[in-house]
Amino acid sequence: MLGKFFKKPESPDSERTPPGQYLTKGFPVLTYGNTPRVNADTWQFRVWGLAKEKTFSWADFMAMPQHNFTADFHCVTRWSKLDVQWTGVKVTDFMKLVEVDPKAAYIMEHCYGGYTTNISMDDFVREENFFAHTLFGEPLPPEHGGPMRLVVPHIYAWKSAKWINGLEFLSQEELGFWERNGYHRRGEPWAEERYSY
Ligand SMILES: Nc1nc2c(c(=O)[nH]1)N[C@H]1C(S)=C(S)[C@@H](COP(=O)(O)O)O[C@H]1N2
Ligand SMILES: [Mo]
Repeated sequence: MLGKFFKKPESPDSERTPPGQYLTKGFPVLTYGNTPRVNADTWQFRVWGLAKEKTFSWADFMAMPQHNFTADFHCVTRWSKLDVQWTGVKVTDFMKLVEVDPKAAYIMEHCYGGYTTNISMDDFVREENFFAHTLFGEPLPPEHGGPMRLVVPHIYAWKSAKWINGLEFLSQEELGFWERNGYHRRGEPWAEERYSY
């Protein structure tokens, strides 16, 4: 695995690289199954469950405040990429438009293609989390989740759902695709919360 593409982090990057991770300069694609092809003009995003049901269009997202983000990206399969540059919408801005039931404590992220992943409200509603439609100044490529993905920098990247199209608000924690298949329910990289066994 080490060699041309992956290297052991050297200072000062080592302080920013969680234990057991290796740095990559490229940006590997990690997808279970096929890459869904979704156009921005037909893309829709729905919230339901313990939130007032509502569907957002691409135009709705473009009308929200847009920000640039620089964030590190950590995959549980041990590669990390530092300083990824994105553009998109803060989760905290989006959530101002959602009427959430106070009993909602967990979320299931849903995607085109059927992928799911669970996250707690506390891990989701954070200033540094965002929906991304642009990667290094270019429209987010389909293989990286375009037209829109979630990015949750403080958790392993399997929670950063590609082709995201909905949030289901829940009172109890339910497990998403990888979490049902042995990944940790939370996945905090600095604590190496990789697997549940
Ligand atoms: N819909 C969907 N989202 C997904 C995945 C997936 O297979 N399907 N893979 C996850 C995993 S394991 C990782 S590491 C990141 C990889 O993102 P990238 O392919 O842009 O590097 O996306 C996450 N989001
Ligand atoms: Mo991953």
